[in-house]
Amino acid sequence: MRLTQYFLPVLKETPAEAQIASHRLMLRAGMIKQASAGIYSWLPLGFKVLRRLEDIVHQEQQRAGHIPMLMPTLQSADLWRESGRYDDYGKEMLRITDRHGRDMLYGPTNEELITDIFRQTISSYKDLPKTLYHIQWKFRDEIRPRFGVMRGREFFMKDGYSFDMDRESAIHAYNRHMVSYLRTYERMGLQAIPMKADTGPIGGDYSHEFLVLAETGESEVFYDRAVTDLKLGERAVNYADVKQVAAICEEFTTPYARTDETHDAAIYADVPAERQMSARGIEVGQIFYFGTKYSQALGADVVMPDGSRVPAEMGSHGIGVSRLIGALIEANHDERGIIWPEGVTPFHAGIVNLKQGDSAADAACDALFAGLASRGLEALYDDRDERAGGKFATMDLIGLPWRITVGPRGLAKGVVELTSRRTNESEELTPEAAIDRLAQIYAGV
Ligand code: 5CA
Repeated sequence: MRLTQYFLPVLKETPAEAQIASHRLMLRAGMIKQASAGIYSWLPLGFKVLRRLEDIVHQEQQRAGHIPMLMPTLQSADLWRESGRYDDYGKEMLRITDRHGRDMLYGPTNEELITDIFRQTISSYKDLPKTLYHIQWKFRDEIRPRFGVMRGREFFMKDGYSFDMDRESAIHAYNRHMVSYLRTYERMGLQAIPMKADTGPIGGDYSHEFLVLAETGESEVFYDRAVTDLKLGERAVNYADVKQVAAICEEFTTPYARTDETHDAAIYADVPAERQMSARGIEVGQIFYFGTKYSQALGADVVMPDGSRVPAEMGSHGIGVSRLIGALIEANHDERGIIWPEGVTPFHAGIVNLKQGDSAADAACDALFAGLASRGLEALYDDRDERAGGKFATMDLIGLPWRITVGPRGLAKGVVELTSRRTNESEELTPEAAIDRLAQIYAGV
């Protein structure tokens, strides 16, 4: 993409309404624009990152055997009356009446809708297990939307629903989600720690939240420092292997890690003092096993091998996809702007032309752009007629992990400069070597 042809409305001034770095930087980098309180338009750069995260979530869910679909944002109130949540949900639910006077709502979550689909289509244990998921906009009329996309009213969420014939199989679905989430966050360059959690309006008694440690996080957390040393890494996971998946969950949930809602000072006291940590965290996902809460209320039964009918065992599993962008920026920024991890960057590299209009510099930039594209890498080429300082400041703000700087002086020696946004270190390379280097870096992502 050439910057002169793109839409990147960066702001020079720091917006006064933004209290935390990620909100400030998303506004300044032209990623989002507020439409009304807690509701945002996703401008091209923000939309690109949102799509990258969505892709990773899809890939990892499908790797775990979960099936993608799409449910609507608007739901009928009747289903929620059946589950009993229409009244319970309170003012967080946005209620709408259609022209026929029917009660509708903008879905805050989808347990009822998916259970309705299940009860109309599946009746035998032979069709189980099944996990269906979608990535769709949700609406919760939060009393205090704040911190930009971090606590929005409209937000983008992956929600998956597991259906199993018995508890054992449902726990495996829960564990599969935990492991697939660990991999998802690691691919995004984030460490998200599973912590024992409260279940709130979703219900059930078995739940973990995934927290990214950050000073600006809304949750208070207590943990054993040992948990931060754990990594899924490159190990091969067979999601059908019940024992392997359970062992990974055991490994990640054995060290103490809880939010203030479930914190237990007596158990925490057993953690060696030098490893006791308290901090703040951003909740980027939550998984629940709630058994038959919804299947019983809505009559979603399974016919078992012996002919008996039992309500399906269910769980629901969410990832806050739009919130993750805020969490990523909280964890990856400096005073100059965002620093995207390679796994989620909106463009793989920036190209800065130091002398726009100089025929050798222009030709070298065009060749670099095409060469990167031929290796599957997308560059943002700053082809504006602007001073170098302004171009560097824009690149630093939007946070592309790699920048290639092209100028007549370097070209006379046959080189361009490759700079890491994270370390600020630069290296002079031939254009071909710079392309090779980037191809190598991204091959490992
Ligand atoms: N049905 C279950 C699991 S699918 C559910 O709704 N879980 S949840 O309430 O925990 O939401 C899932 C994730 O969505 C949260 O972990 C959080 O990352 C994200 N989320 C929740 N509320 C908001 C909000 N107001 N703004 C942005 N993200 C949110």
